[in-house]
Amino acid sequence: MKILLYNPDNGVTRNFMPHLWMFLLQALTPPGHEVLLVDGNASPMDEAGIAQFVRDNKIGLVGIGAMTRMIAKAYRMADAVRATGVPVVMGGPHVTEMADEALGRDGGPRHADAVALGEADATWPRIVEDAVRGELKDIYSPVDAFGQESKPSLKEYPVIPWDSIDLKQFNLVPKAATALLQKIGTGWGSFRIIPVESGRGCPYGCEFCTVTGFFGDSIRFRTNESVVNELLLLKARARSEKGQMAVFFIDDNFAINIKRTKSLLRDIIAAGAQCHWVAQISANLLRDEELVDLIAASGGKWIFIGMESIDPANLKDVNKGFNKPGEYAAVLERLAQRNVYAITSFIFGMDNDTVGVAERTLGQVRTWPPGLPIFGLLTPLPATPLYKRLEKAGRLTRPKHWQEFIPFAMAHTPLKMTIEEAHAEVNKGWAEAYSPEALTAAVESLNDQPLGYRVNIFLARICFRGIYFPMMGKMAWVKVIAQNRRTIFKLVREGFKAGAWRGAPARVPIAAVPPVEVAEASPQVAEG
Ligand code: B12
Ligand code: SF4
Repeated sequence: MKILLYNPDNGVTRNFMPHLWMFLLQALTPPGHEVLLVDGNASPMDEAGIAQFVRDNKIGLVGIGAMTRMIAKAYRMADAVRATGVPVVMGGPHVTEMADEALGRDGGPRHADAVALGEADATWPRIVEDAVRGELKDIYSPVDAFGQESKPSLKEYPVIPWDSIDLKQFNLVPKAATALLQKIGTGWGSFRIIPVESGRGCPYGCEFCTVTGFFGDSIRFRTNESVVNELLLLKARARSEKGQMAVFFIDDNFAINIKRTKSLLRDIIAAGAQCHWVAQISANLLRDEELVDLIAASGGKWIFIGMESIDPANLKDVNKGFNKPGEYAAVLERLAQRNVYAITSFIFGMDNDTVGVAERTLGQVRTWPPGLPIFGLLTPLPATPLYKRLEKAGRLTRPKHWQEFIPFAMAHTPLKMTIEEAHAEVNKGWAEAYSPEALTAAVESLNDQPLGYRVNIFLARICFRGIYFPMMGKMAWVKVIAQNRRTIFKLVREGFKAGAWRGAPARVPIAAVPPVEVAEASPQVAEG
């Protein structure tokens, strides 16, 4: 049977990186089937397009996965596929919480023939076999022989054949430049950011987050060997293509068990599997100097930190009191000293937020080493404790906000400002943090560093907006480039100077780190 796995864009914003679930399910598909992958973020498709694709390729089963913000598009695409007579199975965080909606049991139309609840590593092969027999069930739950919910241990992780998968759609180098860059041998014929997981689960239960409910609070890790082998495979692929790749460790808190993370990073270094990588780690775990040394030595470049707010009252409200705003600056300095920078994520519209929250936050951000600030609005995702609290209090203004996705629009009323004021705060956050002046300041703050670091921060900032902001058309890009022309010219001019690209050591020497014994997982704290 031919199977299509499809991940929709939401029609408004785009991700820069392929979704891991598609590659994972492809690797877990029983032999004898052909699995095609289409990610709408990389290969935009509409309803007519997917129906045509399904017919042209004689697809027998379509699997669709989606976050809440993509679900409206996912349902429309599922409807188009089902209209061709091909069954659709849906999975992922949204339909796990809202299976009745997908199956049309809530009074609305049916969009999926079957729904896979939770982690589908074990259920996917069953789904494929049932589809072959034409006996799809409505719901597939990950349960053991006794009917108890069971979670994959990750000790037996499938090998994702990164060396042979067709990754054309995920090349971030613009098509027009690819051929030229390959020809002149720059080593930049392709650039991909690849998602890799080293573990799953987070015990922290922040009020707005779906992770604890979805993956549970039992933390599970892959073996170091399996992660290292995956990195080696990815490196070999990039080398063979004369291209570049970076890894996004998508674990919710990559350092949730510090001892184990250190051991993994040491093994990466020992195997020569270092590559540029990004990961999510909570600020409190980055107090550990040795961990930060190992992050830098193994290729860590960007750490995503869910700071959420600089107001401890807000953090307490959303059950994230383990974040200590007083230590944010020190944590970021510790990273920057090793030339590792942070993606700092903030949420506005929290219950203690008042008008001016953006300026107060930006005031702090300006005193920190340069990074990539992100601003979002508190969003009640289905089945989260936040959703339940707001629903109970009658504060939801758009209880089914996902049915009509609007980027940067609240679905409930904050307590100390209006919805419009909260929207204005988020707009201000983005506009000021990514203004030409802010970009220039970020680049200039690294004037004592080699050019590569400055180019890195500049490009990262320019590109980052694209994930969260409505898709920027060609004209919008031209405008952004024109606005930043001075900084661009300066970087280009410097690029021609001798030695400009030469690497420099980190600002502090990285300690020689002795090997550590790996104990069994001892969960500490998590990030999201
Ligand atoms: C990586 C990541 C991103 C990446 C992009 C996604 C990507 N390209 O991978 C980035 C950093 C850009 C990102 C951004 C955002 N993200 Co995000 N992200 C994640 C993260 C950390 C990992 C995703 C992942 O690969 N997981 C590992 C895989 C194996 O798990 P999985 O995807 O759930 O798949 C399993 C099952 O769900 C199931 N399954 C999934 N799909 C399908 C389909 C079929 C057919 C079947 C059978 C099964 C199936 O099988 C898989 C194997 O078991 C998750 C948290 C998490 N741990 O999952 C959040 C998460 C998905 N993100 C979330 C959110 C909210 C966002 C943002 C909206 C945040 C914001 N406020 O800006 C943005 C949206 C950006 C955009 N433009 O759309 C939420 C989504 C919740 C929800 N109900 O929708 C999550 C769950 C985190 C959270 N805090 O709650 N994210
Ligand atoms: S620490 Fe991060 S992943 Fe864990 S519950 Fe909180 S936001 Fe979610």
